[in-house]
Amino acid sequence: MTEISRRSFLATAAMTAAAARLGAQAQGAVQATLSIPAEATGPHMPDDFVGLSYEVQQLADPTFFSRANTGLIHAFRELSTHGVLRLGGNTSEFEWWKPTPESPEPKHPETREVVGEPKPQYYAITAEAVRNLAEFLEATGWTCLYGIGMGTNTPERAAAEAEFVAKTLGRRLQYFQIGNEVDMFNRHLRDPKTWSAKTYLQEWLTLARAITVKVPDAKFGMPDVASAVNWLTEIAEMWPSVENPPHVTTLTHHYYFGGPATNPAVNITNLLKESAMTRVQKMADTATAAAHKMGVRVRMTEGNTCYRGGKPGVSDVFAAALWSADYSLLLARNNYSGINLHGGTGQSVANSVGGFLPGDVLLKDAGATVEQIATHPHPFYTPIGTFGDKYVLQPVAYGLKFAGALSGGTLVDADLTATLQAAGVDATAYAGKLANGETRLVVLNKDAEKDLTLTVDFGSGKSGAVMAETLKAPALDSREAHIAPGGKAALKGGKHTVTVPRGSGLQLTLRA
Ligand code: BDP
Repeated sequence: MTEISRRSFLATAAMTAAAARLGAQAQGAVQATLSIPAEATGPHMPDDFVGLSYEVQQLADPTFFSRANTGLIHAFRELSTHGVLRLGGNTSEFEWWKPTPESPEPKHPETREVVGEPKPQYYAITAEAVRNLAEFLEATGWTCLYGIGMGTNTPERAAAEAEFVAKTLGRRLQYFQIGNEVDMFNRHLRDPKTWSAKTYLQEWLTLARAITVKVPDAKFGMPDVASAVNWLTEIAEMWPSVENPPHVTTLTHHYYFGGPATNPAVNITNLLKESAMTRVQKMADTATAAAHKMGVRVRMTEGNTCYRGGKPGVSDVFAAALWSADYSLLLARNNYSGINLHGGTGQSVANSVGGFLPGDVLLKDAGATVEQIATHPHPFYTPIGTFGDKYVLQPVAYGLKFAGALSGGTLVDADLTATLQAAGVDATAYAGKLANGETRLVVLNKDAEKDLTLTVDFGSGKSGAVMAETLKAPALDSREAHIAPGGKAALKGGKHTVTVPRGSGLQLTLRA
């Protein structure tokens, strides 16, 4: 090909591609109008809504959460300057408190080994680890939900640990959690014939009361169930008959979209489907009703795209960013006090699920080399990936950060998502009034095919500048995500029209 014919060939090819794209866009474009109510009368989204969840076992290495781990501190602050670190996970059942270097390891009870559950590998939590954690929290500006084991712990050790933690973390401690996914204890830690919300509550009260003796102002979040949100209902019903109840501030539960990695139903299409959030909404309905009854709030203390460590190509790609933004804001709209997306190091999460990550097996079976496998974050769903001594925010973290843009605001009550779905696009929207008076709208176009041409009606009397920010990546399965400025325009007649391309997010802020 001569230079000229090559150029004209390229030009024609580019035009054809553009025309094809335009054609597809025209075909798949949906028009919708969203009216933003003048008053925000919905739930308040706390300033510290954004959070992360790590295995308690992460504390076995006292240098991990420490002032010296500047890369991790930087990554936390990039995500949020005042988030909430929750320590829990399956490994929390096998920790033992070691107050001094001389403290002997206690005798541990017998437990059953079950495939997919953590092996009973015991490890010590030392005073040094807790002191370093306090400095880490101070450096990040984050607070902590501290998980104390229930599965193999004793009231004495729980109380001694809590006393040291409360004294050392000070204002950085929000509350204690005792036990992780207690609704699954029937599998390996308790007698399935007798284990129930009722027997759990009795045990929990013994531990919480022992802690309250040593830490009189101790606060608690509970029951931290994996999926049995009906336990929240049962606890709320039993609560009025509890004499001298410990100070519970929050009801907590978990939610993973699906799993494990080998499950073919865990894929991008299903993750982004409208119906994927229906189950979250159902759980939220049950959880918030129970919390209302108890006069407390709900927190999603652990969750992510795919349990048992995530799935490569789903958990670690841009689709997970759109999912996590949507998941977070749906919970905010349901008056949750916050969310903690689970992650950490590959080893700690592998230990939490029986020693290996099914996602690795999947990659190996598909012929991936060791080097190729190492390019993925481990665990695959982790919001902050560890690569050697580098900590890198993953797509799922960008979604959480994007959702966090409404933190500190009061949400509008209107169901904006319903308007978009009625228009025929798989998109969701959330809006709120920020503390500084600005109005902010977040739109997530999860549709793989349809662009959204959106007219936002802020109200005819409104004027000012509309600032845009986008959440995007080359494709839904790209292993990257970007939050970038998307321009500024003067609001005319109270309305602003903009396109939200398929597979992207948009944030609009009206500055008066
Ligand atoms: C939850 C556990 C956590 C695991 C996670 C997973 O609390 O320890 O790491 O699921 O399966 O059930 O990935």
